[in-house]
Amino acid sequence: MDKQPRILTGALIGGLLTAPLLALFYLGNALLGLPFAAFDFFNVVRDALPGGLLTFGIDSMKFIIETFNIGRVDQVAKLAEQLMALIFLLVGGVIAGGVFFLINNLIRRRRKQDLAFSFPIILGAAGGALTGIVMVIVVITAGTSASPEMQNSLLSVFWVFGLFLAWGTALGWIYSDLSAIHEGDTYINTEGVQKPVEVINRRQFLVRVGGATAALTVVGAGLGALLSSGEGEEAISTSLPPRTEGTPEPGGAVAQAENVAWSEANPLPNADAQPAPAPGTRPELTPVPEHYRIDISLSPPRIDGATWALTIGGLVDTPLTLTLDNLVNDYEPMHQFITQGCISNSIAGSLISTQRWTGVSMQTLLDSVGVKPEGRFLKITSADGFHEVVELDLIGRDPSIMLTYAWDGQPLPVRNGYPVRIHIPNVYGMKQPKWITGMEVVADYEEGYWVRRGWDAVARVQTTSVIDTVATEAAYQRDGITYVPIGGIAWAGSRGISNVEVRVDDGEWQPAELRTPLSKKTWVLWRYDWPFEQGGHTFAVRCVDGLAIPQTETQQGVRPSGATGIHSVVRHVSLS
Ligand SMILES: Nc1nc2c(c(=O)[nH]1)N[C@H]1C(S)=C(S)[C@@H](COP(=O)(O)O)O[C@H]1N2
Ligand SMILES: [Mo]
Repeated sequence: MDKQPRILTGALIGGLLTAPLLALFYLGNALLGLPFAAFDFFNVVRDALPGGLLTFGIDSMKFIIETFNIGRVDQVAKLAEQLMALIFLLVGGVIAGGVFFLINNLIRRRRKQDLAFSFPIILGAAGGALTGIVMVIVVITAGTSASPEMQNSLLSVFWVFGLFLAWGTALGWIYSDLSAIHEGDTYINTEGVQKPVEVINRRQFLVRVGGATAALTVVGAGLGALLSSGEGEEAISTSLPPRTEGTPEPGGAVAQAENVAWSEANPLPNADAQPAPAPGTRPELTPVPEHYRIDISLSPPRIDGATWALTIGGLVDTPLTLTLDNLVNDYEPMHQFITQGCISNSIAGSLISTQRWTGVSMQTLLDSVGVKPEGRFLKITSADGFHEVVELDLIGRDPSIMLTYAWDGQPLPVRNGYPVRIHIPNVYGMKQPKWITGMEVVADYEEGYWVRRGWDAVARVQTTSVIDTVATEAAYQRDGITYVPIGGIAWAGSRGISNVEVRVDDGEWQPAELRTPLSKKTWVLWRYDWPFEQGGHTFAVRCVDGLAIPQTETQQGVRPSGATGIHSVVRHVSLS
């Protein structure tokens, strides 16, 4: 018996084979919308993790991004998650390769003779097939990476199964190749002469395997990147049906039909409000592409709006099935300016945005289904496996709870929940599902996705205020005093803001001016014109909500109930 292939070599081969596997999955996803099994698998593993661990992971990521100022928290975090999913599978491949070589070596040693050349190949193929079956189940039951028409297609099944089968077979074949040739082996050539078998140098062999897998990886990933950058060839609809004649939309929906954002065709309702924001204050209405994005899916579920239909069922007399056309044309649309924030947003963080939301009141929709007496909650499920419950009593009390289909007069962006999401005032985003695919009236309370993972079951928004700018560039003089405008936002969900105060160093808290907000549900822009003093200063802000309750000044982290504490900034200010 010859020297056995080493386990480390197996690990290396496992890694080398997994790289092109990932690249091919990527290519299939970009080219045909086939499932990206690595992402779906990662999602499933992550959902199964204890909530604390998951939160720790997300928090560490957020901390690193914020501390080192790497970029927009939501975007960098999503990228990091995707990278983690790839690394996760790669590490899996490395381990599987090592274990596979170990198993074969053990069998070989026990039998005290070489294995038949085909044995490791069959074993590898079997392992690959088994993994393939598991992956097919994962993709079909929990996948979000495939396009809608590919999600449960036979092609997807063959693709996922086939790639893992090929992976296992290749691993087995390489093991056989590495272990089959012995120094001193001979063979009889066609002329009947005994010749030595060419000793394949293992290193040379590995280099060849490395070259082949690298080439396949580069070609696969490169092609995939090329194809995925060309947008819009998706066969699914991500638009809204036009509003039919005779259903005028209050607030000017014409814009929607003409593919023009509402805000491009209309002035904001508080356009003439005072005071003007201090220069450097964030935009009052967040541009849609800049709206923060937070969700559990590595690639947002792609739902075909043309075939999407939502049934409100469960404990109801007459289930109601809604298409997008129904929602847009059969009901009076509501428009609301809404600030939404993420419970994971740290003080002065970027996970908060304001948009103009359009949809249909959930009260109206529920009125027509006839909730049975035992029905107490509405369970909402999403295409990515996310879920939450809303108390029916709450919907009964608040007509502004809204099934939303448009932002700024346009269809919801895919990443923000197309085709529909729900708006529930005064609670953080974690209570408000996007990509809604199911609504069921149920009798019993159920913990939602993040509640089950240890976050606040109510998730009522904390009152918060933030300094956006100390605008030395906008300094001006009045009565011999130089003033520097300081500005920012304050937000307390739908409770509104009644007061904002600013403090400089150890001075008194000074009242800021409040600008009339876009609505009772949006952040309030505030401004304080500070009598300028050269030097280093600490600026702090605090506010009081619409119920006259001051914001909590105690510093508290985001978990489990959202961050609290005073925002302060240190600036060295001088006027040139
Ligand atoms: N289906 C689904 N809905 C979801 C989530 C999700 O992961 N899946 N995340 C929630 C959280 S935590 C937040 S903060 C908001 C973010 O909405 P946005 O990405 O449109 O800003 O969506 C909520 N709705
Ligand atoms: Mo969130």
